[in-house]
Amino acid sequence: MSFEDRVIDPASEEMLQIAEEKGHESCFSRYEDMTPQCGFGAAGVCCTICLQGPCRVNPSDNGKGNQEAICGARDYTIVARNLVRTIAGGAANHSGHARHVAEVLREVASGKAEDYEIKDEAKLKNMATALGIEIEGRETNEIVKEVAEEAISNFIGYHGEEVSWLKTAIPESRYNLLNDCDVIPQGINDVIADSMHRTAMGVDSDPLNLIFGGLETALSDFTGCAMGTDLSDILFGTPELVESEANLGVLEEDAVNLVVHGHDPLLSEKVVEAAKRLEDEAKAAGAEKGIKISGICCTGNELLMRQGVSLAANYTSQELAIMTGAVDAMVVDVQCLMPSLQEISRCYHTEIITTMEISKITGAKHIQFNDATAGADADTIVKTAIEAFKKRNAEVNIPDYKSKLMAGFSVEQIVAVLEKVNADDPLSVVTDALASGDIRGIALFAGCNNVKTKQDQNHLKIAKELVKNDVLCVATGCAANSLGKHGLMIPEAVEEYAGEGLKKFIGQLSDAAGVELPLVWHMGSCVDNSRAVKLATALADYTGLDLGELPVVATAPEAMHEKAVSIGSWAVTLGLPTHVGVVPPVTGSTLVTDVATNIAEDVFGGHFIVETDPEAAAEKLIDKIDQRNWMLEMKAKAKEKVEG
Ligand code: NFS
Ligand code: SF4
Repeated sequence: MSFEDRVIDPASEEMLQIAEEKGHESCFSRYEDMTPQCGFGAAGVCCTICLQGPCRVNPSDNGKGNQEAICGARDYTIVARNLVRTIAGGAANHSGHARHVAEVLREVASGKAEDYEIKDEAKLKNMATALGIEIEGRETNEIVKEVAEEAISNFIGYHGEEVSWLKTAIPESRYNLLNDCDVIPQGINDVIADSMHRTAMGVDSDPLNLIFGGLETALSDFTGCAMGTDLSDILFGTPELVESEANLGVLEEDAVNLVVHGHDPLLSEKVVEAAKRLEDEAKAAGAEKGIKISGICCTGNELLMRQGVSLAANYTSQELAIMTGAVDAMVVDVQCLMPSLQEISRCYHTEIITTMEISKITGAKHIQFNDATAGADADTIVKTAIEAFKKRNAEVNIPDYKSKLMAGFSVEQIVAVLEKVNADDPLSVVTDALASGDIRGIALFAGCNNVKTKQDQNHLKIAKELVKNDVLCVATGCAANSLGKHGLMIPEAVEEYAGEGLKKFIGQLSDAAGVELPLVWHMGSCVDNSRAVKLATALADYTGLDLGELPVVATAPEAMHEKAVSIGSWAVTLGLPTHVGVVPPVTGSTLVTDVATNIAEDVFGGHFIVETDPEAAAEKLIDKIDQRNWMLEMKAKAKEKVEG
């Protein structure tokens, strides 16, 4: 297979050429070695939950294959159980991230994490108020303590109490619907543990009961996402508009290149500070341009949003960054790290540094990162990078491709821009544009890259089609990285790709704000998908509509991780039509597939749209938006008639 068949990004293409010349493996070549992949696994009908397995059922083989597993489980039970476990995996990841931030916040309050401080007091107070915590006449530290404790209490369901964070992020109407469906989580950790329990051999075999359990787990994932975003904003500041760059070309030959990769801002924020402190040391080591920090995956997005750090790569190009020979150290925390990084780094001088107890890579250097000694640990990491720089030997091949981008679209920032147009009634700027048709709807681009799709292609094709049709696009995670590196997050892209209405809308905001806004709005990392929900919730509250009625859709064009499945599941549960561009392992059960793609809509308003063809996917998303607009119009007409 040629490089053009795997990637559309010329920087990745160039690096794959080098990989081939040098005989390096990559996820792309390993994927080819892995095909054809197992059809049972792909359909979700393989079970390894107990030691009698693996069991494989084959419902589609005209009734000739095994219909029942050894214990008697049928396709629907096996598929639903596997799905619930996947969602639980995602929820454990997102909420683990949130719990770490919550714990540090508590340590800040008790003076045990001296290297951290509260950067956004206004957000602290807003969140406290939303959680029902008294702020009047209280010291900041007392509020910090109570917010942190409230956050931590969300992990364990005391006396049947529901998680409080969820309520702060969604409209009341949606909360009530979820409550009626009995899917409000009581304790994030409890729900994840229950998922493991109910999916064990011989527990829950009712597919519908399993699916509702999965949705509750997905909502615990959402709770973790929202908490992760809010608490990170409190500790590190709420993002504001910021300019930066993306793609492998951000690496600098004459600098110590320290790449941060993973998800946890608690580490990477400190690394950025340490790099500033140790700039002279890097120069003394011969790095003319000092230290260049760049990011991969969501840690990159977190730092981009708050510090303007540039993005070196998204998920499937992480290995390629090392092959440039320019990366002196890659410091990783948790999630989306390919174990292959260490193997490739052995051909170069690159140090792979792991930092978290639960996330080590065989052969990599481990520098344990502790909240109490965060600053000093970050110094050690940066010094290790400087030492590695001194050992640079192989030739450096940095592809000469990068794109400018603008990021920083927190809900707070978006509202601040809207206030420039209408100070008294900022949200009306969006609802008016929706009502006039200037913008047809809003689409959230989320999720990863996946070797099963040509890298970045689905993201790009769908986004271009949607903006041409006046859909306002916001993006997070590797999807955002992808759209950023292909030039969709610059103001010039508005003129080039947007439909007339969207052009008018963004132009109006740019004029009022006195800053040229980009075409697609970068909202942050994957936990920051909660920002998109909060934006939709603000619009829902303002209009008195529910999330399930708004012309808002979501798409994960190249989903890969368990987290993406979890996010997709809560997006559906919150009422969003949600496209996935990779076929998830549910097709082995017509029942589960039908619930996900069809019946879910009757209950929650949202449903999955599985479509691997990007043009067709864009069309389906636009149809969905149009359908919702039509229903809103009908509702308004009916109301008019009744009220005379
Ligand atoms: Ni989201 Fe982010 Fe990327 Fe996918 Fe991984 S980095 S948390 S999971 S691959 S978007
Ligand atoms: Fe097979 Fe049932 Fe055991 Fe799964 S739980 S491996 S289906 S016997």
